[in-house]
Amino acid sequence: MANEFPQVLTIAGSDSDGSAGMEADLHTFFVRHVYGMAVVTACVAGNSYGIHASHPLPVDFIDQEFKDIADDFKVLACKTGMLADSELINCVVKNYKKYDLGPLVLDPVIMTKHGAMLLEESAYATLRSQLLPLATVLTPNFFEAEKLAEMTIKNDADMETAAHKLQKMGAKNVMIKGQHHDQNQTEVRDFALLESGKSFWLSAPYVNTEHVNGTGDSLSACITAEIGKGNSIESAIKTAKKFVNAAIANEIAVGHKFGPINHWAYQD
Ligand code: PXL
Repeated sequence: MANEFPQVLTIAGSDSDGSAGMEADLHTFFVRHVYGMAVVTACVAGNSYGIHASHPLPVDFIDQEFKDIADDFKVLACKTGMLADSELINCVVKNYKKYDLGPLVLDPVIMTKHGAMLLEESAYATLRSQLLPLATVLTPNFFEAEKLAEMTIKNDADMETAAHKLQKMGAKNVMIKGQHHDQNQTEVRDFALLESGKSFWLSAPYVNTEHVNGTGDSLSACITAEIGKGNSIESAIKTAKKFVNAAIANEIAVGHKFGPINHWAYQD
């Protein structure tokens, strides 16, 4: 009887305004009908105007969070979000190797949309060499893909090259999220490269809104939820794109500035 309902895990920072990080992941898990758990890595104080303070949690406490979850639950898939620094990345790598936590969706959270740094620059190399090779799915945005692949991305061909580079570095499947900073653009295009070598572009209409906090977190959380339910990586990626697009297109009035997305919007 115990442990039959699909259970998934986020390993992420908490964002006090509920729009991003662990809170966005748990909203996503809930509406995608999986039971969500959280290993909290850091706490961020912020609201829709921005982030105002941030603290990583002690690694021995994080070890205990992992142990308590592994001792009792059957985690079918997990994801990472904010990992703050090298010590924390190494702690997550150690625990992921120690316990059976299912496929790993790695969202390499480096910086918020509004410029706050969530990963120390000195930790990029640790992320690249220690965590990236464990990733079942890697979901960088445009900026993170440039940083991790150590190249500039100017066009579609560069995006495809970056995805292949990241796959060579060890990530089995890669989804690079396209840019959405130009108010005149009509679509947002993401590129996915699967373990089989199959690749495809995903397109969704560009929505001009300030309510896009937690978009990347929710996308990777939705992929995690779909994998946890036993769906293929390809269908998980496609569902997540539709889920996030509906969540952006159907704004909810929460906060005065950069608000959350609408996790209730997508119906399938
Ligand atoms: O959306 C990126 C993100 C991830 N994790 C935490 C955050 C944010 C953005 O604010 O606060 C904890």
